[in-house]
Amino acid sequence: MHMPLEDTLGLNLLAANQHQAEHNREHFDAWELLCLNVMSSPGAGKTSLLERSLAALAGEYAMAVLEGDMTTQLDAERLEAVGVPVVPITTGRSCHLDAAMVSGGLKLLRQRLDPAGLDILWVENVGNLVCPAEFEVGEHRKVALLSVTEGDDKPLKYPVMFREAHCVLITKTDLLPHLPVQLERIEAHIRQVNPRCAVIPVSATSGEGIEAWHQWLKAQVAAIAPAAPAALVRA
Ligand SMILES: Nc1nc2c(ncn2[C@@H]2O[C@H](COP(=O)(O)OP(=O)(O)OP(=O)(O)O)[C@@H](O)[C@H]2O)c(=O)[nH]1
Ligand SMILES: [Mg+2]
Repeated sequence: MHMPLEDTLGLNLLAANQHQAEHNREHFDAWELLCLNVMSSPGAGKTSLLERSLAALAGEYAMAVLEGDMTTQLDAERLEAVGVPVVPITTGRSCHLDAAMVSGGLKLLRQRLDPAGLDILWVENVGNLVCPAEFEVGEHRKVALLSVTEGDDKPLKYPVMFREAHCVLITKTDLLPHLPVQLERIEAHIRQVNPRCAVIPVSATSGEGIEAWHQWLKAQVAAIAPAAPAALVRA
């Protein structure tokens, strides 16, 4: 049976990406760091969450960020302001990061620091609810954000990212009193496509749920890199 040419090309692309992603993960494992791929639709609050988490966790963990954006370095500048090393990856026309781009970002990061001294490498993906979920970058955990303003039907309409996620953060919960959506319905729809992931409602503005999110994160660091955090060993 012949497969249509475009299907074959698509499969080859994904296979090549998977190969590079596994290569990236070998590096992450050798460096004993946790790599997180943070994904969401545009504006769901990825950079705002990182601003808050990087500032709160900087004393405990050594961290760096690979920051994916299509055209600007605005998010990279916001996160550099927190005092954490950030490498911008400008994707141009591409609506997602792929493993080769992350590999390129790692080369730039290694010019600035030794990744073996890191505990957590954050990858903020390009804002897009569909494509980033198809392209692994070598991450250990996928974190998907869904803001309450997007409506409760999005996990059902765009299931791939939510199905793949290890943790779904329902963001901007401070806005709930102003919206005709119910947190329970959002949660139920996430559970419908992914019964196993952690689901944590948070607000980067009010701080609600941030402690629960950090507890989840700390458990992942302990599972992936059980040795004492590099930041504490150095201190
Ligand atoms: N009310 C409220 N607004 C928030 C919260 N988190 C983020 N925002 C606002 O939402 C907008 C988008 O936030 P960003 O953090 O830039 O979102 P993002 O997902 O990084 O956006 P892209 O990288 O462009 O996809 C900004 O105006 C933030 O101030 C929150 O918890 N509550
Ligand atoms: Mg952002």
